[in-house]
Amino acid sequence: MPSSPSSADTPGRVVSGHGRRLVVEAADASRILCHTRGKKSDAVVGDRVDWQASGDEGVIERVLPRTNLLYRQDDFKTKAFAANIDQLLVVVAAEPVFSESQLARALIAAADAGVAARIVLNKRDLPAFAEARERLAPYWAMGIDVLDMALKKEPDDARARLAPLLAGRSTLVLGPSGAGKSTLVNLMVADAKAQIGEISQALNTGRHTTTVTQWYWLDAARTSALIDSPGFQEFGLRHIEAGRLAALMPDIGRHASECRFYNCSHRHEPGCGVLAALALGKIAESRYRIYREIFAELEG
Ligand SMILES: Nc1nc2c(ncn2[C@@H]2O[C@H](COP(=O)(O)OP(=O)(O)OP(=O)(O)O)[C@@H](O)[C@H]2O)c(=O)[nH]1
Ligand SMILES: [Mg+2]
Ligand SMILES: [Zn+2]
Repeated sequence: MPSSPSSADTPGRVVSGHGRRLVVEAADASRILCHTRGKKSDAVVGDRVDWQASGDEGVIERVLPRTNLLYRQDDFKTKAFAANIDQLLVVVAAEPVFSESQLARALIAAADAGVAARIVLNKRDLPAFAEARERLAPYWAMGIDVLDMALKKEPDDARARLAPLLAGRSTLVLGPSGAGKSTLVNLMVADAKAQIGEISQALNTGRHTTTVTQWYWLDAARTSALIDSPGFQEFGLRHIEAGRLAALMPDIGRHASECRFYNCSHRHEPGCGVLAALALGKIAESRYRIYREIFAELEG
């Protein structure tokens, strides 16, 4: 079998694209536009793949086993964010006002996938910041790391605090549109524009807002990566069983051991430890409201 140095002998990694057009980074760091075989594509950014050169382009033969896959799912559609990630950074900002429900959903999906998560609260320079910080009180209270920053206005502070958290890991950056995800990536990745390259630019529409998930290396040795993603508005969790939801919300799940019934749904049962904790103010009302909202969706 003939082989070229940048081809299939060593697996590549999907670094951007969507649908059936994906950019694969070969072992020698060259990037090539690849197609998937068949009608349905199941390779996503972060995937390690076997691939073959085919003319100027490539064909993905096989997706190698994943360590994890972060995705959202509504009634009709499954949408993968990325595979093989070490941690999640959810970026929200003082402005635009963020949906706490969407934030909670991202954290639940991460817990379900076994991925550690942190929150970045951006735009500390804006007057609305204090109120946004207050809305995040339940999250830092449950032990989630919340990083207050101004990615644009105080870049040196942000860079110094983020760098050690990102070293040696692949980090998916997720959050609503306009929160500052791409600002964060551009701050940490010196040659971000170069890494996007012509192939990815051709996949993109050229708008300011991010439309394609994109894997960036932070270092020349390619040990640390940041994955920028388009802002999300909805975050369906249909892939999660209603009965598992409380366990994926630590502030709620920690009271479930006090429930009288082992299969308590924490909504109306007598002797419910969660309802008791809620009545005592040990669970934030917004968090319990989100629990019920998602439970109702998963049950239906
Ligand atoms: N005031 C203020 N604005 C900021 C800060 N950081 C980022 N911005 C601005 O917020 C806007 C959105 O930033 P982006 O980084 O493009 O946001 P994004 O999350 O990538 O948005 P999408 O790609 O649409 O999902 C830009 O106009 C930034 O200049 C900050 O610290 N303070
Ligand atoms: Mg962006
Ligand atoms: Zn209960």
